[in-house]
Amino acid sequence: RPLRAQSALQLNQVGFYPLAPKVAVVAGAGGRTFSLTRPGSQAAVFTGQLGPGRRDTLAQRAVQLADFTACHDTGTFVLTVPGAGASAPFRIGPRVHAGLAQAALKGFYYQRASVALPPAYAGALSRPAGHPDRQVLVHPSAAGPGRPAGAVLASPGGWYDAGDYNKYVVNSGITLGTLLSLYEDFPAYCARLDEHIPESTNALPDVLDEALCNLRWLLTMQDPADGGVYHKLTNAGFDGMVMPAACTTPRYVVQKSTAAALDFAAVLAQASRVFRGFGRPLPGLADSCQQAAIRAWGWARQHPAVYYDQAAINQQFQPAISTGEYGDHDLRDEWQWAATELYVTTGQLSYYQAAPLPAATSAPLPGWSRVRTLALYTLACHPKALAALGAQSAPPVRRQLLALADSLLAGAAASATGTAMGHQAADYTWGSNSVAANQGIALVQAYRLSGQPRYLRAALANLDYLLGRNATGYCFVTGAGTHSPQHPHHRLSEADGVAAPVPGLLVGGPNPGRQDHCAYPSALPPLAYSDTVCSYASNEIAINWQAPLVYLATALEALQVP
Ligand code: G3I
Ligand code: 9MR
Repeated sequence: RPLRAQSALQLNQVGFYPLAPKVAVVAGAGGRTFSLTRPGSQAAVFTGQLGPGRRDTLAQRAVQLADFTACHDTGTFVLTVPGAGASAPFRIGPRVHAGLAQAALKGFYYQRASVALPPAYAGALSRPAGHPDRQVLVHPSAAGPGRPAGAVLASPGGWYDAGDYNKYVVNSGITLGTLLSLYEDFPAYCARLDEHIPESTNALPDVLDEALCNLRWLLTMQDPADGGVYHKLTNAGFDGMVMPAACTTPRYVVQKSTAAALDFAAVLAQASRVFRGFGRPLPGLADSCQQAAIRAWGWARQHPAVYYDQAAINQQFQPAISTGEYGDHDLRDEWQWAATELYVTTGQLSYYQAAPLPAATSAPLPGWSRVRTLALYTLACHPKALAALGAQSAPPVRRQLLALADSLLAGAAASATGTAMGHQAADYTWGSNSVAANQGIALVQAYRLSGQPRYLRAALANLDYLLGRNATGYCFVTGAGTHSPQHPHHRLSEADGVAAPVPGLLVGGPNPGRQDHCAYPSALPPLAYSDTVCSYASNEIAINWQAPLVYLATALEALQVP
């Protein structure tokens, strides 16, 4: 199997907006000119000079940039650089990422657990239901007064987390927070999205229908006896590379954790205020979400330091659990996120005061274990709630978010490829593509706060990165662009008998950690990507990587980059 197809020209393979920046990276140095032609024609419709040679230190190569921003024509084009070859055809046009945004949202539908996907919505990817999760066992680590070990509960639905078939509360937290923020930030555009799902005809925007699918599952993860939230619903070990309907091993809820309770509280508080606006079609839902959030918060206050430590659990209980851990032992940010969401939804200051946001200079980039900045996004979207905190205690939301975005702009300016993503080696972690997408969201937020187009341009450059303007030359979304992953570590894609992977899914991306010990074409951070089923450390897909892709692509479409 080919690990990587080398191309000297790296650009967004989906396309460009007519009036927005258009940049391709040309590997190598010494070229002088480039041209754009129409497919099948030799006649140049645009010509330009390549930029100066630059050193791409992390990829250990020289590059030049081909900037064709000034080409405002629409249609299909080919980029040609004498000595470096020609690109695959790409588009310039308005709404050029609309299909990608829609496909990325649809990616969540294909991850749905416990339900059949009928041909009307899934086409060739139609499949019978699996993992009904109606008889989930209470793992001994989760035994409590009302539910002893071995007790049975129903916890159906939701999304599979990733390439595996388990369902994790912590990772559902940031995922839902990101999708709900997309709706809160761009309600009008979201109302027009059509994901083509069974719920598309109802009164709710599809992105909220999709989120609701996982929220309803999340509600079942709360123990009604005490308000605590199980950390995850899982097999003891990972399922094989088989379809859901072939999976029959027992499923468990495991130990309740403080992280799960706080992420649950944050996202259900946010959901409550979002669904409050749709009261009539969803009677009682907003109240249920709010009560669940408050109860989870109360449990966390009584159990502030119950960390999920799988090794410790396995020393005490049977069966041993070997699936994803999502362990986090620093919950200051989870407290702050939950406190802020509960405050904004209820208006009660006491929540915010229980875990106020720090006056740090810069906001950290979000990730599944780093959620403080999600609270800042919420306050940025709710200026009245922010103002009501009073000059004394309101956190400097604008200053902190602009500081984050400015550091990304500085990184982009200093990087050889002109993208914020990859300006530092630390960007290349497990799930690095979600770093690129989350940087893009941070830049969109800065644009919303400041109106400065430079932030929007940098956000678009990170979408370019994900869609092909990167050292591997891959468009990292399955089924998109002209050179995309064919072998993701994704049980559904591997086992479904369809040659192509499930479309619209963002793979993890370059990860020099290479914890899977698979064959990689390179150990260099930007090139440590392996398009093989083996590679769960660089080529899996995951809901917390997918959500920021959906946000970024949808936000850029909504804002129609000038
Ligand atoms: O935070 C440290 C950082 O300080 C250090 O510099 C760096 C050096 O390698 O490591 C960082 O920690 C890494 C962490 O991800 C950062 O998020 C760990 O090494 C790395 O092992 C860890 O990977 C996590 C992986 O599970 C293994 O636990 C990923 O974040 C997480 O997204 C991934 O999630 C899995 C689920 O467990 C199971 N389902 C699939 C899902 C996606 O692969
Ligand atoms: O398939 C699993 C993937 O979803 C996880 O992200 C990854 C890390 O926890 O683990 C994968 O499972 C592997 C297991 O950890 C080790 N044996 C090989 C499994 C992959 O087939």
